[in-house]
Amino acid sequence: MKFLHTADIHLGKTYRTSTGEAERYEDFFRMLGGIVADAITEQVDFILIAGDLFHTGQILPRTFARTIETLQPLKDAGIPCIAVEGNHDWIHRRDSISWMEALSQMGYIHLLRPSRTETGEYRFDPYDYAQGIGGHIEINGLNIYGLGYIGTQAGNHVQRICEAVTTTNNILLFHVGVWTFSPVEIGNMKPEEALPLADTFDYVALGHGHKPYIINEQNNKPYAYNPGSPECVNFGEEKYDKGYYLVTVEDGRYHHQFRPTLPRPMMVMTINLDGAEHADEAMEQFRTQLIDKLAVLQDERRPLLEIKLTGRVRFHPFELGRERLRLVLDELCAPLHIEIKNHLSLVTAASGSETEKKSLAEIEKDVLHELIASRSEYKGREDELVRLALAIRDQVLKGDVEGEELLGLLQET
Ligand SMILES: [Mn+2]
Repeated sequence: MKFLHTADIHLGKTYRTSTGEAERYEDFFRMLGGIVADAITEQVDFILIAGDLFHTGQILPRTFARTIETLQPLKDAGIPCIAVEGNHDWIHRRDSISWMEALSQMGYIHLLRPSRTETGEYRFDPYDYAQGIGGHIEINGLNIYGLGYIGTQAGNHVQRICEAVTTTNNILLFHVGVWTFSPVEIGNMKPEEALPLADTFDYVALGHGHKPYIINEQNNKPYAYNPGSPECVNFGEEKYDKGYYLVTVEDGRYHHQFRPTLPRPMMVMTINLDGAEHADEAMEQFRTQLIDKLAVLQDERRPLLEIKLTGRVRFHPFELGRERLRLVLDELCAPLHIEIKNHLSLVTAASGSETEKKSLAEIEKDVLHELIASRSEYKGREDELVRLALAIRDQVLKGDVEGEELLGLLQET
């Protein structure tokens, strides 16, 4: 038996504000298409997708159409694709349409979702091929159970989950992180909470955190595997290994192999312009440092860049506008998408002694702080609310979050 385990594909993600929008949109389909091709070449018995096939619950019709096209070769080859819903496929879903259910009813995936009894116990009903839904599917003697994202209390559910399983040779698909292996802060359980899963399941196929990790039992035998996202979804992920697991099962023993994928190049860099007297000089420094940092790029594809400008300069930081920087960037590496964080501060010569003016980021914070503090009901929470306001601003600028997700951020506080 052989299977492929992937997760967090995030189809439908793009940067709405970027000119490279269409190309970036294709990245995620190309990545899934490559994985599908590998699965066929390797003649796996099935594929597992441990959540977040889609970037949002409400996808565009063309995203659905492209997903079907991408999964078609798998369906034609008769390789079952077993999936669960992640937080991105699931949260804030308020109307009756679920794209994951639709895919399942059309036979492109087999969506697993448990049901709950009135007293809160889990029930994994056998997969119903006609309805396209169930909690448990059997393939050549392996019993695959599916749990999507069940929220932040996942750790408290482990015992009830295990109690609902009466078979042997079990695999569990579970969209949850395990702290501190997982790089995300929400939706994790503790290692000691997860550990009892090892008694019931031989292979726990995780998803959620976009960084790969494997968790061992006390005897150092691995039991839970998180492949991470095969593409770089957000800035920060350029540091992680990217790939999926190809797993063979022999006499009940699992052998995993991490198969690297090739995500679009993503770079986060800090460029220090300290001491620049005027904008032209700063631009020269910018160019020189950029050339240096771009030298490590080995991929032909247009990169995704996040650039932070730091240092104390003697001209107004506004002079290094986005358009001006963009010209140099386009000439040197034609990035598909850039995010620029201007943290430059202005030094002026006032009455003989030098005073450093606050950076734009600091001024912004001060203004927000003042505005928030002027409402008495917010007193004592100013710092927290300033951080929230800035986080929401950043998300909006990135342009890939739904309004409802932003509302969710507000409701959490
Ligand atoms: Mn994800």
